[in-house]
Amino acid sequence: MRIVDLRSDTVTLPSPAMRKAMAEAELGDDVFGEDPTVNRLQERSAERMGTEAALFVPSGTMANLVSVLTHCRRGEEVILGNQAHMFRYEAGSMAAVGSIHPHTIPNQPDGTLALSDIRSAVRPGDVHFPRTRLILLENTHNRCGGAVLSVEYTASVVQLAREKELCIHLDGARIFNAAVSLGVDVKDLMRGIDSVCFCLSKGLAAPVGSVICGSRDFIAEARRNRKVVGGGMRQAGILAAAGLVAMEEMVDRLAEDHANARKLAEGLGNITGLVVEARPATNMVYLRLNMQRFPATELVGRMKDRGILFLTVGENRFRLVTHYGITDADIDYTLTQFFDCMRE
Ligand code: TLP
Repeated sequence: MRIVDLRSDTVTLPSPAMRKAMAEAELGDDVFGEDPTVNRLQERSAERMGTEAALFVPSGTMANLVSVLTHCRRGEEVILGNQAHMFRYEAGSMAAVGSIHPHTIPNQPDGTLALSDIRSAVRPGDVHFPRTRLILLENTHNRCGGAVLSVEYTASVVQLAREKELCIHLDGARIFNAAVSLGVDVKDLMRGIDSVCFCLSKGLAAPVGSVICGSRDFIAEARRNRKVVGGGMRQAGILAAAGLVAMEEMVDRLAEDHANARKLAEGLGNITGLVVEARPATNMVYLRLNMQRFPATELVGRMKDRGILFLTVGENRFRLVTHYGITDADIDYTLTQFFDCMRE
């Protein structure tokens, strides 16, 4: 059966160029800082983000945890959105591992945090309260529809953080999708941000890995924290090699994924019984079922029987993600299968 896997851009497989680069990668022991390919990836990442230094880690989850551990001490507090990936999907890592307190405020539907909400969440200096240390933003915002935070919005949070003497960490798992969607240099989304992590293993299609970028001192301390959580990887250049190809060859093509997502959203929106949440800005389509013939809980299973895979992400809420390997023809096929399923 033909399978169209729209569960996530994490399912992407490495390109032939990545496999070749992996096979030929020059390697060393990265815990000694001696893997030339990892070092090259870190240099390229820092350059690309406009930071002094960078650190290769195995996953986005570890990248966020190591970054928060580096910014905060026990009992300190992070202000973040109630829809943030780090709050919802990272097993409570900041509390579980770091004894760091997550202070959630509502995410607006466009993925932003209202400046007034951030302002009132910052704690006054009083022994009763945890110390606020960090603001966490997410760009693109996964649960808010793959929404893009603009350069202007980011700058306004940076300004507020400076005023309140706080740091900002950006979960930029899909920051390149944001830059491509806005048509800006990724550095523009980083101005004044203290640390960012981005993923090589999502839309950029590398098999494994994320990168944390920040100041030289921050990255030196993050390297210690990566060790604490067991993220030192030895001959990791074999993975970094794919990451270098990902950064070189896979960024511009994200526009194709965005076009496919728009086409998918438009097509689904024309099928009676389906409601698309918003026109996608990047590679995610969020969907609800609005009909009585079968319960929403059956949609994923019924479509799986037709070879179309996607995820349930809430009560009657579904996510479909376009990515490398999904073609225009796959979108047509998906739409036909949805159309038939809804008439069954
Ligand atoms: N997100 C995954 C799932 O965990 C939901 C997905 O399929 O989208 N930040 C953001 C914004 C993410 O979307 C993800 C992964 C991560 C961090 C964590 O990255 P990994 O999976 O590499 O630990």
